[in-house]
Amino acid sequence: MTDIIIYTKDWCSYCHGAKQLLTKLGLNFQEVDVTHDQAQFATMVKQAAGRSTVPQILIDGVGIGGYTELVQLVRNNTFPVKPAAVG
Ligand SMILES: N[C@@H](CCC(=O)N[C@@H](CS)C(=O)NCC(=O)O)C(=O)O
Repeated sequence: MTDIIIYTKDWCSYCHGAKQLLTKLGLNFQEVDVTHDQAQFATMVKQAAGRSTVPQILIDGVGIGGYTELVQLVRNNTFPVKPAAVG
């Protein structure tokens, strides 16, 4: 099974957009809200190769970027996960 994690902040419109798109694709994901959590935010930055904007999306621990990158991958039909593979 594939693990999708999305780091978010509660006021972030890109985060809402990314979650909406993942849901529309039928993909389950774990949301980690870092709005008030500096420790989790630091973990996010580390896992996302230094990127500090939200959202950050990780697939099996590998950062794919944020909303813009997600949209691009979906448009190109190169998003690496199909709904059936996500647990
Ligand atoms: N291109 C990025 C833009 C993300 C972005 O600008 N996110 C804002 C919040 S909606 C952010 O993190 N700003 C920097 C900050 O708050 O420190 C994406 O598509 O994910």
